[in-house]
Amino acid sequence: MKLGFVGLPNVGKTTIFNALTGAGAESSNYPFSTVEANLAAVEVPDARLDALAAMFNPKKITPATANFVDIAGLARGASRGEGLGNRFLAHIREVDAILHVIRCFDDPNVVHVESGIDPIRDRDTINIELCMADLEVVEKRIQRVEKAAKGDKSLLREAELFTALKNHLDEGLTARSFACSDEDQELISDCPLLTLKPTLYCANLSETDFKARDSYKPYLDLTEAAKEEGAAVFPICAKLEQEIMQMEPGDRALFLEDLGMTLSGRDRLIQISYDLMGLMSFLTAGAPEVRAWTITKGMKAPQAAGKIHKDLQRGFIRAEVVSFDALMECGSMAAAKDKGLVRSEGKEYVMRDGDVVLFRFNV
Ligand SMILES: Nc1nc2c(ncn2[C@@H]2O[C@H](COP(=O)(O)OP(=O)(O)O)[C@@H](O)[C@H]2O)c(=O)[nH]1
Ligand SMILES: [Mg+2]
Repeated sequence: MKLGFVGLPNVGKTTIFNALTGAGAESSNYPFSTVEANLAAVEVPDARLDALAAMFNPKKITPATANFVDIAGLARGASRGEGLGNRFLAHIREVDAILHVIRCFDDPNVVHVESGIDPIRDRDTINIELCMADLEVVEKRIQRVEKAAKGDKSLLREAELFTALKNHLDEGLTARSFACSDEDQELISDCPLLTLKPTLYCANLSETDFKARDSYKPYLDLTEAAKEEGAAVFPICAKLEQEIMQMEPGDRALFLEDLGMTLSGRDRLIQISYDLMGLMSFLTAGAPEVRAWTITKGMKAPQAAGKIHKDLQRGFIRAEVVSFDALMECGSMAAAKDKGLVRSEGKEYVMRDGDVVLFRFNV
């Protein structure tokens, strides 16, 4: 899972990236200070791993990992190659989801490239650049389909669909907000469009406004505007997260409690990103290793086995599955088996979050 921070310069992308990953990338009050993308892997928090470790005493505990990428500031004109534009767009193409950071903090000492706090304008500025990049892709597709349609009239409808999408993008509207049938949606999804990627707007607020965000107008306006395009807003205070990540775990819990939260920004962000991308985890547990694996919701047992090793998918026989909760209630794998709670599932089994699995396979 690769999550990319995208946004205008000086909105706090690198500060949030550092606070969340502890990576120590350079952050400064200087637009375009980040030229190359910064990359960091973080462990996906999962309390179930500790519980399983207590039961299996494994040699190794391996959490799932999420990769964060801090992509350099995108400015007006990026799609025309300005401000190192196209290189940034190339980085965005590689991510699974976009974390679009929007400046909601006011600070006269930090240059605002667009002058003044206006989250909706800033969101649109970035989205328009992404839409323009998508337009190029869609225009090429239209040309290709129209040419092919000369020999195959059944492709005319596809050309019409992409022309309608082009008009939508032309208005600065994202591809994900383009209304069409499921069938058309499938055609569009195999087009590599930036504005089709799952996107979360991260509102970077001052400490005061973060605490009182329910009455902070720029934040409320952004939430309202995001709702209209079916997107979510994630409130975060970069400065606070910086402090939180530097605390001892015990102090951290108390501090979060004071803020009325149970999870740090990093943990909340990972959780929301999982939901956004329709991801979930299954678990494997034994004496050598207890481990969490990330898969997409709806994935069947053989494909899930393939995440561990292609041989497990190829030679898949069956999966022995017990839910994490049932296993914990029983206290041991042997007890769960005795109670008939370890099920034998075949090729059509749809994996569930928290399944503890042993795959049987032919070599
Ligand atoms: N007051 C305030 N300053 C911030 C906040 N987040 C970032 N900054 C400052 O804004 C400047 C640019 O931040 P940076 O993370 O490098 O922005 P980027 O260009 O989006 O990566 C730095 O001087 C940061 O210290 C915040 O929440 N509040
Ligand atoms: Mg930066």
